[in-house]
Amino acid sequence: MALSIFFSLLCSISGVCKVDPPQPLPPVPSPQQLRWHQLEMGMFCHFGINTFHNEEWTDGSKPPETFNPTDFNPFQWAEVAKQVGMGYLIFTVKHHDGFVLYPTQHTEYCVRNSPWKGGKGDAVKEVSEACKKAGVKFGFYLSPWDRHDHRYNDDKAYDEYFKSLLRELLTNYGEVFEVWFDGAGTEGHTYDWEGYYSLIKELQPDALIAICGPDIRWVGNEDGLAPESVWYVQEKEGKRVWWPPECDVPIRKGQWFYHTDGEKRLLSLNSLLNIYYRSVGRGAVLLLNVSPDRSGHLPEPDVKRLLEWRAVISETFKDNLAISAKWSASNIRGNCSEFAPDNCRFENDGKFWTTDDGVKKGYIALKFEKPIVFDRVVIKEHIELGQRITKHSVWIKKGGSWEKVINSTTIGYKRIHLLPETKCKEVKIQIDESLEVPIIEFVGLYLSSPKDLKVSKK
Ligand code: FUL
Repeated sequence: MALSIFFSLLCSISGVCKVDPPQPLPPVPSPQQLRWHQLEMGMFCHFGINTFHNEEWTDGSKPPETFNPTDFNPFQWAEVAKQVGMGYLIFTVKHHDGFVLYPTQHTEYCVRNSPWKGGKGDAVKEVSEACKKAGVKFGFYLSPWDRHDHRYNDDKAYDEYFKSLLRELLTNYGEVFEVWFDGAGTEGHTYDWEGYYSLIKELQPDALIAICGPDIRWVGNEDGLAPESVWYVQEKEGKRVWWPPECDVPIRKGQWFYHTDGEKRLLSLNSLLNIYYRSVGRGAVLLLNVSPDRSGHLPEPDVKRLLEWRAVISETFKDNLAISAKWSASNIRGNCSEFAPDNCRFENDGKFWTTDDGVKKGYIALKFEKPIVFDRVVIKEHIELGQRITKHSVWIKKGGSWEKVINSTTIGYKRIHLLPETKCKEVKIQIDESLEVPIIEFVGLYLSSPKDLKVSKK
């Protein structure tokens, strides 16, 4: 204690901070996991033989001749992904039907035997190159469950086949950001998961392995919704590990693949906004599926909806009102400006607010010269050093006394609160419970676009 007072004095006199940042609270994210959190959203593209049969799951018997996109254009997918702020794209290389979308050496049930580009096409090559060109990270979905391949009945032979596919995919198409192993249909079958993982780690050590994999977990529903509290740290085989959730959902209700009559299922703008706030806004990552049609393009109405959605989100979060506030805090680590609350003004600058060791509760207060009107609060934890906060609240000063307007739990990479339009001159972000000293890297207050979701006053 005496030492920390000494350092505080030293800091305020010399202006140089002599206090170290808090120790990490393990487990912490790997650099690749952190990068994934920062991307916030990805685009899933289900495309394959099913696309040509109006079916979600064909049974492996559809002839390769039926796969024949007329104008395969993954650059359009990647461009749209980029435009709507999706940092990565996951492409279905082989779905449960077993049809492989590149000319593999290991099965005849693949694009080589389709009429597409005279059997010379390679969809994986085109998608990975399109992603690179658009500046979107490339990942692939490879279904373990296979309804076509006869080797599926022989665990060992199938593992070998599956690994041969992985080997090709991980050597021939440049950097792979995420490998998505679907759990559907796998019950009762034994796979050499460890063998798959070590092959991936050997060939592309930076690739994240999702769902049936150690790096990213499934959120548990296909509605794109995270629970109210999102914890990244999970217990796996007796070990606590960083295993954050990804929220996957198709933009056409219940349809991952394109269906000729599916347009009526296109989610409304409000549904998409709701998904955004309940996935990204709760600290998870959103993987939104947009399925290319039989030509090989993303359908126009879906693209239009995506752009509308993006425009609303961008408008809502364009102007951070908190920037103009006078910032203070209940406690500042070592009294150093390096850990002061106004470090939370800007996103992604590596700076944060934190407290002295042992101080696990506290607040950041924002005071404005003139009243502000807002209805969104954004808070970000500095997760490089671990997820810490279990309970937090938001307060406003009204008629001289503080009123609690939000009572909540975890924060994580990002938490967005929606509240009715609120006018006040003082706002407080309070940390009510934290596993270790809280570390906040960003606080933002916004007034939402007129087209965004509204919360009515009680
Ligand atoms: C599920 C699959 O059965 C669906 O067809 C789709 O691929 C979805 C992402 O995962 O488990």
